[in-house]
Formats: sequence, C-alpha cells, structure tokens
Amino acid sequence: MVRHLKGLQDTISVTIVHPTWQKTKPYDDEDTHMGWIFGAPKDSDEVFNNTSGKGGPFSAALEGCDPNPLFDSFSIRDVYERVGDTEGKYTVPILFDTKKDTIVNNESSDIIQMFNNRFNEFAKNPSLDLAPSALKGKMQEVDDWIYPTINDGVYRCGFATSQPAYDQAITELTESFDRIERILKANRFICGDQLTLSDIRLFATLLRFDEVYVVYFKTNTRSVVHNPTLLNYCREIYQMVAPTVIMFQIKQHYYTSHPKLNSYSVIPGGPNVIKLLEQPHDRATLSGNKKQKIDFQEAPTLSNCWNSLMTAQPCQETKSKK
Ligand SMILES: N[C@@H](CCC(=O)N[C@@H](CS)C(=O)NCC(=O)O)C(=O)O
Repeated sequence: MVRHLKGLQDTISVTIVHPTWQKTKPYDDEDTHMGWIFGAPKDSDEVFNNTSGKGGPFSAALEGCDPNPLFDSFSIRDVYERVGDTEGKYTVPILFDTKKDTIVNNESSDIIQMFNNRFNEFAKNPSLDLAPSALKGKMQEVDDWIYPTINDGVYRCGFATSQPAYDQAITELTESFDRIERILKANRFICGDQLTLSDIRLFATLLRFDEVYVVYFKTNTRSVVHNPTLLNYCREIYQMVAPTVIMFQIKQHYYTSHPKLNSYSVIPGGPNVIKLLEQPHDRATLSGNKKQKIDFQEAPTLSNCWNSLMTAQPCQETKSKK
C-alpha cells in the first residue's frame, strides 16, 4: 500500500506468493515445515490440496501470483536459505535487493518507513510524507497499543489455545476497537488530520476484520461493517489503495492455510466487504476541524467493555485521565 501511495511501482517490483501454504520441501518426507510457496507458471494445470490433504484442490497457477522471477525458488524458505538466513520463521514481506542478491529487511514496519522516505528520488509522489516529524511521537504512541491489541490482537484471539488467553486477547481487542472508534469519530485519521503510516498499519487489519477475523479468529465482539465510523474510515483508505487489495487471495490464504483451524479449507461466501468499501465515504467533514480534538489517552475501562459486550450496548465513555 505504501509502495502504491508513494508511486514506487516502477522502481520496486512485487511478487505475490501463493495464498495457500504448502510443504516447503515436498520431496522430503522427514521435513514437516509448511509455509509460503510461489505460484506455478500460468499454463500449469497442477493442483494441490491443503496440508491436511482434506481441503482443495487448489490451482497452483493463480491470477496475480507469479513464479519466483529471480532464481526460480519454489518457496519463501528457499529464498531465506539462499541468503543463509535459516534462524527464524520464513515470513513475508521480504524486501530483496536484486543487485546485492540479499534480503534487505523482512519487517513490514521497517519496510514501510523505507518506502516513505528512502526512495524519494524514484518516487512519483516524493513529497507525500506518511511519517512527518511533527507526528512521529503520536504515531509511536498509537502504534504501541494498536499493534499488540489489534494487529497482533486478532492472531492472539485466533490462535489462543486456552480460554483465559482468548479472554485476555478479546478483551484488549474490544477495548482498543472502541478506543479507535472514539478517536476516528473526532479525527479524520488515527493521528489527526493527516494520513500516516499508522493508518496504513491499522487499515491492513481492519480490511480483513469482517471477512476473516470475525469468523475465523473469533473476534466477533466487534465489526467494521456495522460500525459507520470505521466503515467510512476504511472506505477512504481503501479508495486510495484499491489496486493493491486482492480480497479473494486474503480469504484463500487464511481459510486454506491452517488445517488445525479449518481442516476442509471451506471459504465463507460473505460478507463482501469490498462492495461496501467502494461506496462514497463521509470523512471529509472531519478534516481541519481543530475544535474536535480527542485525548488519545482516553479509553473505556475493561469493565465497561465487558458490560457492553454482555448487554450489546455501546461502551460508556470514560472521563479523560488528568
Ligand atoms: N515481523 C514481520 C512478521 C511477518 C509475518 O509474521 N508474516 C506472516 C504472514 S502475515 C508470515 O509470513 N508467516 C509465515 C509463518 O508463520 O511461517 C512483519 O510484520 O513484517
């Protein structure tokens, strides 16, 4: 999304991995690792099942997913192994330097900052600054609670293996969701009047929220599509980055890649969030309204949130802390 906003498409190419995780060394019976693989060439009629063998078949060649363009790797793991990085998980995204033949960075929060200001001489929108110095403190402050409770919070809910762990994660997620709503009722963007990297980070999770997390990760205490403030906020950002969003791949990835959660890899039909995101938004009314400032420390208390969950009433406002 940041690559698109900055206009870096001609400088930094992208290869999208196949959404359905597979064994990364399929020829090795002893090796059980599963993860990202590259798409097969367009003319391939190869199909595969999910890793439990119960879900599928899925086409190995998929619109938007190309074979590895550099050295014909089968998997993302192969790319890490090629550069001698075998310590951690084999994650995406990867920023790869094709001249030095190495991974530059595999941390999305770093990569978006590099795209924001390190490639300006090649960017079509060099003056767009998504991390202005005046907002850096505020961005850090919001990232510090949005990341653990929302971005990672959905995973903490979905992969919880005990009721207390889930309860903790869903409570924190619900509380933060309401906190975000309160901020975005008064501010066009999460740090004020201006789109920042913090909005992009938040949007990446909100975009998937109703299609995936509500159902798959049991985050059903809240919803974006039933929340006018968040829906309109997402509409505005979606409409800036729409060409980068491939919802069928998002859904195929989650619902087909974890046989422990979904053995048969059946992908739900609804709720068609993209159709809602294409509608006009109302966010321009908030811009430049200096009177509408919010205390970013303000948050509903946990007990208020639990009450609202149980009674289906909105969370009560908590007085700002001095
Ligand atoms: N710190 C990394 C984490 C990336 C990450 O966990 N990516 C997931 C997909 S969203 C992944 O590639 N997982 C592979 C695996 O768990 O094996 C970032 O945010 O960039």
